[in-house]
Amino acid sequence: MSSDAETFFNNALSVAKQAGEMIKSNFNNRNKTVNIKSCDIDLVTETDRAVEELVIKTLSKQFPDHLFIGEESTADGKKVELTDAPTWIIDPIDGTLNFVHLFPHSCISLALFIKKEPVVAIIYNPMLEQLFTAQKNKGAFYNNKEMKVSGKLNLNEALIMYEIGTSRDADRKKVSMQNIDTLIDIAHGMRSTGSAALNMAMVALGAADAYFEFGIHVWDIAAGELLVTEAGGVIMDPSGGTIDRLSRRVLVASSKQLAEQLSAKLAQFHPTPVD
Ligand code: LIP
Repeated sequence: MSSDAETFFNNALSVAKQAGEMIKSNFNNRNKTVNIKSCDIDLVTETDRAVEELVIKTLSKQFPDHLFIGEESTADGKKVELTDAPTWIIDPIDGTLNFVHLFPHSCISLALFIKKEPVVAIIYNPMLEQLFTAQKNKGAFYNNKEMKVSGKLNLNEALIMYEIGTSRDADRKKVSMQNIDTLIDIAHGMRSTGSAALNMAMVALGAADAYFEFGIHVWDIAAGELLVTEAGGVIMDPSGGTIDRLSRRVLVASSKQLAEQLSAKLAQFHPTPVD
């Protein structure tokens, strides 16, 4: 592995662990300062902001020519642009609503993209000491032990991760309920952690077999994508085409066959890219 890639990974791991300490030390505070973003269930805390500031400050010092896309430094409604330049994509706390409720399924999600492809990925839930890492062409790991997707091929044997999301959009709700109604009769089971990143980590771990969502942002899925593909899984648009990381739509699965079976059953929803 090139020294550059090793340096990127080691620096990312170090700052992700510092971020984890910050998240964990604020987790049990029932009086967190919470602000509302696009609606009453789309939240940001002072810890979200502090973690993102720590990550950007630390990595921009080490890599001054790198770019950053962070959830909390991207103004609501501002269009995100991913270029070929080395770009760190950060969700400082994925599962913020969980964090506010002291529901211990929240994580930092950190990825490095070069030429629009993921090369380093870290998802870390410090409350449960769950560290998921991946490097391009170097495999995916859970607490330093290599992990692989389940390889499940059929919907009737699959545990499907899904999310209700953090918007009150009536059209999106209608499609979500339609998909739950469809899948509840044909999948082996359905689960929701409240975190896109942790849902994708479960697929990479082989603990779930697929995940889809309409309405996520690039920072929710950037690290999870590399975990899943390095663990042997696939990523695609929920309609079956190539993933567009800025489309706010995602489907990952343990196999192409399962991904295609799931896609064929889904009612589709197309969020506006900047809403
Ligand atoms: C959350 C995602 C989750 C999605 C929510 C929200 P946040 O990220 O991880 O999958 O359903 O709408 O976007 O806001 O907690 O960073």
